[in-house]
Amino acid sequence: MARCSIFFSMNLLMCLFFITFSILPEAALAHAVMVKSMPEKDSTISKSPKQVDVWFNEHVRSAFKSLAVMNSAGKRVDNKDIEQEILDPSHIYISIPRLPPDTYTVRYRVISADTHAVSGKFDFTVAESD
Ligand SMILES: [Cu+2]
Repeated sequence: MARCSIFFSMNLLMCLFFITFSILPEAALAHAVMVKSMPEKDSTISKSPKQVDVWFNEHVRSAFKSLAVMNSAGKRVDNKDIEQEILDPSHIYISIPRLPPDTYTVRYRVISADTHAVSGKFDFTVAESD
């Protein structure tokens, strides 16, 4: 009798396992994606910002995150002080010194909640101020 019920619950568990995975929406298994940044992607701004912010559509892991700002010559210009907002772990940011006019590239790499690494880049331009 006892053996029978163990067998039964194992089967039930396997069944629930398969049902759960077959009906889970795709979105629940997707990686984090960048949804917003400051400065905005491909924007031209007239004043050097104090920091660069990147937001994702979901919380990202605090381990192994990286964010870097490069000038057009490929030299890293940020202050290497990446932070993650405590109350909103989908937001990471890094401070930058006052930047001269140039086109800058922001590169990011984070680990999604689903453990996959996500990386990307975008540009922004600091225009000549007159
Ligand atoms: Cu993923």
